[in-house]
Parts: sequence; C-alpha cells; structure tokens
Amino acid sequence: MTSARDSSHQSDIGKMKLEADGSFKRAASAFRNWIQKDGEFTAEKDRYHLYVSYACPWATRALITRKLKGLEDIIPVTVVSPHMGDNGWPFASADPYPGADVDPLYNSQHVRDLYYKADPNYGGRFTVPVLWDKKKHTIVNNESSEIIRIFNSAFNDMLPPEKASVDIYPEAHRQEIDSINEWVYDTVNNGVYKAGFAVSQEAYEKAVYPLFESLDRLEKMLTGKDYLVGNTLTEADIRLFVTIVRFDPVYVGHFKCNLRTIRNGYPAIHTWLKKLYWNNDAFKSSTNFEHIKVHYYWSQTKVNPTRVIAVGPTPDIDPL
Ligand SMILES: N[C@@H](CCC(=O)N[C@@H](CS)C(=O)NCC(=O)O)C(=O)O
Repeated sequence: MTSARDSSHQSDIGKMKLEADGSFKRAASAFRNWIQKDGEFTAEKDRYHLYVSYACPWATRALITRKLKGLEDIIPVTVVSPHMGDNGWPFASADPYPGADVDPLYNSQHVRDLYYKADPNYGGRFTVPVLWDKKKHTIVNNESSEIIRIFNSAFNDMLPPEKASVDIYPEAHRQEIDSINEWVYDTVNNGVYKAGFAVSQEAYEKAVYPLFESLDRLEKMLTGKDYLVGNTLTEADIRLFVTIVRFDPVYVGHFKCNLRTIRNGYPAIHTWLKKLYWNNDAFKSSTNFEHIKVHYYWSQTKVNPTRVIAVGPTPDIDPL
C-alpha cells in the first residue's frame, strides 16, 4: 500500500521545513483520542499496543509511565530500530538492529505503515510514540503528553491497588505541574531541538541561552529535593528526566548545548537524575544509551552529515 508513495518529505528529518528565520517549530500531533468509560476507546486488556523508540525522549515518557503504573501485561510494547532514515522509523524486519523488534501485529516494515493503516490520507509526520488500538486497527493517540495521562488513570480499575494508586498527576499539584511543564517543554525538552536544528546563528542563540537559564532555574528548584513538585514523583519529573538523561551523551555535542554539562555544571540536577535512574527501574529500564546515541548522530544528517557517532562521555551516566 505504501511502497510506491513518496513520503520522504514526511519522514526525512533533513527535508523538514524550517521557519524563514532558520528556526525549528514542532508540528502538533494528529491523533488525540482518549481511553475512557463509555467512549469509543474503552479500557480493555489485550486491546492496546505501544510502539516506541528507545532513542526518542517523547516515547520514553510513555515507556517510563507504563512501567510505573504496572501496565506491562495490559499494554505490550514494540521497539523500533534507532536508524530513522528516508522511510522513517524501521522495525527489525527492515533493519535488524539489536534491541529492535518486528511489528507483531502486522509485520509493518516502518512506522509510517501504521499511520497509513490508520488513515490512508495521512499527511503529517510519522512519529513515535504511537498508542495503537488492535480492535479498530487505528491510532488512539500519538501525543506523549496525553498518552502518559491516559496511562495514569484509564486502566486503574484493572490494576492492583498499589499500582492504581500511583498518581503522577495528583489533583493537589496540577496547577504547579502544568506551569512547570509549559516552560520546561518550550525551553528544555523542545529547547534542545530548537538549538540543534537551528540553521542560523540567531535562531541557535535564541534557543540555547533560554535553555541554560531554565537549567539554572531547575538547579535552584532541585537543590535539597528529590522531586520537582511537592515531595512526590510526578509527570514533571518524568518529562524533565527524558531530556536530562540525553543531555551529556547527545545534546552537549550534537545539538551544541555546551555552555555547561549536567555532570559538571549542575550538581542538584545531576543528583536528581542519578537517583531516578539508579533507584527506580522504570527509569533505568526505559533508557538505552546505545539507541539514543546511534539515533541522533546517525539519523539527523543535516546536523551530522558524516553519521560518525561520538563515543563519549564515559560513563553515559555516573554512578550514584
Ligand atoms: N509531540 C510528539 C512528538 C513526538 C516526536 O517528535 N517523535 C520523534 C522522535 S524523538 C519522531 O518520531 N520523529 C519522526 C519524524 O519527525 O519524522 C509527542 O510528544 O508525542
């Protein structure tokens, strides 16, 4: 169905449109359904499937939340190869990379095949994560910020009490979480991409200085604290973790975010990062440094045309 179609403008990051001033603007996700009682998509076992890349910070939000909530048996996961090329993200059948899986549902060769199955006229980008419905053969949602909120509550009736009660978006802290998410998304999560994808000095500097101002602000917030909000693990931590764990291995070099490193410049953020990673398996098991490094340095040929993968830093993350 998809082989004859030229979708390279939708999947080749090098053909991604930039703004007139050389800056990068991320497009909105297209599938935004919710899993809920009496809705089109209800909570069921053996109905949903999650497609991710270990390389992708947005997908890793979903992986971490799935583990924290104990959803492993309810929502199986499939991992793509980190070699995102001209046809987008490949499954292991198209690129047998260690740690990548074949698509167990349709034997798709690339993630774009799933998008076309969901909508033959789809015209957007073929991004991960994808939360898939096996019953309707379509995408429920491809926006990670919503997928993690779905995971947080939609399946609670089917979970044991100790997992149902895990709440990464507690009512009492919602306002604070939302307001942190807003500037962390703009200047940190997406800020590193804006710095890295900029093709003008001005666009780069407009991203990189606010990024480090936000890291300075986060450093103050995390001094003497294990979590960003209250005294509890929330989605604000999850959303920040996925960027910070990639920072020294990839963003410092590849995206030119090199005013400071986390390990040498931000002691409180560094301690927070190491505690989450080493003390909580949901974070460690969702982080694959090899997929991360290979993906960025290999796939983003506009930024790194030689595809040479930087070997450092060693270790990828310091011990506690
Ligand atoms: N807003 C989306 C963004 C997801 C996203 O951009 N994923 C990247 C990987 S890090 C991707 O799949 N890009 C493929 C492409 O743009 O062609 C989310 O948070 O779920």
